[in-house]
Amino acid sequence: ASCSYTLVLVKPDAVQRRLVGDVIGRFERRGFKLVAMKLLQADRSLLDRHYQHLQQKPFYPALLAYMTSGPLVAMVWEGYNVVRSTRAMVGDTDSAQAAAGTIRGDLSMHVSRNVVHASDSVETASREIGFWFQQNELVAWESGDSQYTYG
Ligand code: YYY
Ligand code: MG
Repeated sequence: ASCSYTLVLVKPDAVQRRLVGDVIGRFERRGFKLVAMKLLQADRSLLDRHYQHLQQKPFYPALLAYMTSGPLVAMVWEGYNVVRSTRAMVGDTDSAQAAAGTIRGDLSMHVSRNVVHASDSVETASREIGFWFQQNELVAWESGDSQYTYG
């Protein structure tokens, strides 16, 4: 558990379903700090890098079609234990198995339309942030509530 950064993508299904605000609101209310955000249409080369480890999977062509089907929102969140906490908030990869109270468990039903991505380790996060953001797009700022959100 250390203070670090994680990449969150609000996937194209969630943008189409007007769920962007709900997803952002959950990370804001938890107390994490938003340090970068943009809406973009991802292309194949970016997704090939992001999903490098999945390129041989049978579902990869469908995943690529889904992820390029419309705009998505890419964000970087910072905070204590943010990678692990964010994964817990996102829930099981398969939305059908995801617990109620998680983003996937509350907002989706099927693994192929599971609303969000979140990095799965500190190492992965730093690599993934590099795929989606330039260094100068990460904003360093002091949040005024830190004495109330941290002991
Ligand atoms: O990290 P996470 O998104 O929870 O799962 P991954 O195992 O990294 O898979 C990435 C992505 O691939 C998943 O969010 C949906 C899609 N996918 C799928 O469409 N069908 C599967 N059987 C497994 C994963
Ligand atoms: Mg993953």
